Amino acid sequence: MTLRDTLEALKNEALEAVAACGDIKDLQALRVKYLGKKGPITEVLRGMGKLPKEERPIIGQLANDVRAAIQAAIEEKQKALEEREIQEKLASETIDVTLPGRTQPKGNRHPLTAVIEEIEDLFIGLGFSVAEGPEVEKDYYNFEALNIPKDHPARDMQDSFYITEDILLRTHTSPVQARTMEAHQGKGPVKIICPGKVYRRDTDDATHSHQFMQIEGLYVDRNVRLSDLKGILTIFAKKMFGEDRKIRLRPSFFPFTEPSVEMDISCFHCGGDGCRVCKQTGWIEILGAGMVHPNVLAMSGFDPEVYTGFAFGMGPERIAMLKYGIDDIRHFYTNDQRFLQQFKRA
Ligand code: FA5
Repeated sequence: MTLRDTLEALKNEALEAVAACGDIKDLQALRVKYLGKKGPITEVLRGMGKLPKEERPIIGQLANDVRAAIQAAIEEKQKALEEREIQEKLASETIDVTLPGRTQPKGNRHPLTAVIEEIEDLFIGLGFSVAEGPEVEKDYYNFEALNIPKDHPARDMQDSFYITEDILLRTHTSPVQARTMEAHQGKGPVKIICPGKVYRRDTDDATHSHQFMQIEGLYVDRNVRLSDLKGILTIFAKKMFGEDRKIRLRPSFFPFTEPSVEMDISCFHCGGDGCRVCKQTGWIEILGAGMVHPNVLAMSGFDPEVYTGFAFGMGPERIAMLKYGIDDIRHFYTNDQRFLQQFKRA
């Protein structure tokens, strides 16, 4: 076969292969095979030295033409394949704008959070500010600064989780009273509420949890009286449980308040006649409160001859349970969507 025939055959073979090629990678391989440095055309050109002088430019020209033809075919094919790839991608990624969208599930505030925020808003509106204290607390603030010295029987009222002999998980939010008064360095007024987690070695049941929330209130100033406490608590009861609510204060005992009271509200379910919710008494117990004990004022640096104050502490879980008719405190902690979804705002 002459070199001319070889080149012609090569050209036909390459053009056929390019025409049949359906893939960009394969095309790249064909480019290397026919036009690469080790390819047949380069081979032909290398062998030209053996040709008679007058044939060299003719064969050279022919080889260049063959190379150009193959190159052009490859480029054309490349364009066609790229175009096909784009079209395929477009077809596969087409968005059907008529499909209905997927709705994103929307969260809602936890009912306990909602009740706590409602109570916070109410007291902020009455001039209280929100204070915080640590959940891991010193025995001193949790008990001693609240007039509950070591070995005092009142410690049994709140079975505690101790971490060391002097450090425990706070059993109520009352230590924030002592901390806040101390930070005020004996100067009033102090007007705070403190929502927070507390811990007790209580056995979990429908109305008790080993971890629960409390909201503490404290108002210390000159001339603060029990009637001020009653006024504030009446506003609170009406706002949370309806304008018709009455309150009553029953004598009680807390080591850190004197006198101490427990506040009941008239039953919002039966209006006071007696029913299942109020256990036929017409009243529902809501919180503990009292006038801050002189010892507590003095221990936190306030002169009990100059300052008086009231304090109260409530359990928002119990309040939320009453408000929404929830029969088990554990519903607040188990994150059952069937429960939580019922508190979606309209
Ligand atoms: C106290 O903890 C006092 N520190 C409250 C107080 C503050 C009185 C300031 C006077 C002045 P008590 O132990 O009663 O009091 O708890 C207060 C509220 O916490 C209760 O009324 C109840 O609603 C809630 N509570 C108590 N134990 C539990 C429990 N195991 N699970 C859920 N809620 C509880």
